[in-house]
Amino acid sequence: MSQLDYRTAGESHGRALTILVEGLPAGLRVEVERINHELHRRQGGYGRGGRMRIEKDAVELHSGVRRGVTIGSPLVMQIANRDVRIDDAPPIHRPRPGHADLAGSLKWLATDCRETLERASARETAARVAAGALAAGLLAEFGVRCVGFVSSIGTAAAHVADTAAPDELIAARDANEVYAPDPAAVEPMVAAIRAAKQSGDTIGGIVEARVFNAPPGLGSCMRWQDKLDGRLMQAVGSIQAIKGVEIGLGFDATRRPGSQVHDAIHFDAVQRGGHNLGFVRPTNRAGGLEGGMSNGATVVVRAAMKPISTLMQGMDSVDLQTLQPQRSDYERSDVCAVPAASVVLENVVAFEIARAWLAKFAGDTLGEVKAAYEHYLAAVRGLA
Ligand code: EPS
Repeated sequence: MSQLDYRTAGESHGRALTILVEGLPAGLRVEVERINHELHRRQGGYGRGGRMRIEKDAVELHSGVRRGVTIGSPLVMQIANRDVRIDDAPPIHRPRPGHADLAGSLKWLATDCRETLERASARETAARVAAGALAAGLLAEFGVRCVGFVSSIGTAAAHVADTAAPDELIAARDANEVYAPDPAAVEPMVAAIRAAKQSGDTIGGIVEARVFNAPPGLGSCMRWQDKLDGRLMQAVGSIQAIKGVEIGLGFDATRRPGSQVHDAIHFDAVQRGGHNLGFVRPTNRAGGLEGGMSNGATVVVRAAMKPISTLMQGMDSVDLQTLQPQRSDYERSDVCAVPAASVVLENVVAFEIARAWLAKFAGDTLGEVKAAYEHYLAAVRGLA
């Protein structure tokens, strides 16, 4: 039995994005609508560019399921590209500062940045969303939900209560085109994106994901590779354009004394039957993770997305064929993909939680995974 893992393949203007997922238990119903819904959300958001009007992302299942249910075999999904022109697309000789163009061209000994950018493009995040949405289907079997949203765009910030329930967050987030669960933040965020567009510029922001109902004990402090905070940081930090990842208070923890950083431990017998097994924390500054393990509180992950590096106004660059100064290349691009990044974050985080879930509650079939989960909860309740 393999560990839950996935790989992606595909270029931005190649035929398709392909996702290979291994390690799912047999017996899980694959909800294609759930996956396509997330792909649709990823394509949206105020500030997206022309490509999203061309594509209509949806998955085709090629293997791993029988009659809509997993059978334990490697599962392959594909998202067809409509804008297929990798062989004919013009060369790009003037690297965009901030993109993979220059480093990749030097690394692969090319003067045409397209050799690099076709794979470096954030189009690859569609594949990660598909894998994560599939994994979210596993988590849903246990009542675990991951919700991603936009926390800020430029200096326009959403104010979101720490105690907001998942349905509340989703309803508020889905009610606007910047995916921010705060109606008062929408107008300033839209205005910030519009201002960036008018000046031929781009704008970044902060996205947040919260994972509800995860039990304590996902991840492990025994091997650095298994620490859940570390896994989350790697997965999130590898999303295109992400330059910072925080868990809970994150960097703000350094500005407070310990007593204002850590979360006191209380026991509430009434909640003993719940996923937190009765151990409640009046605050959640740790973002649900202590010692590389979930602690029963909501897992909170935030990521900083830099402004997209394809600027209409260009930036100083160098022509790789002549080594003469030139403005960087511009093709069509997004002005702001922060709303899309919140969808990518949600699903990338869901995949890592599912990976940790199956590491702790392993089983060849969904029934065995459920039995392992129930057995663990009962064992903890039997401790005292
Ligand atoms: C993207 C597809 C790309 C860009 C964007 C994200 O399409 P194209 O390059 O054909 O316009 O819109 O890519 C980038 C921001 C980037 O830096 O590469 C997508 O599907 O999300």
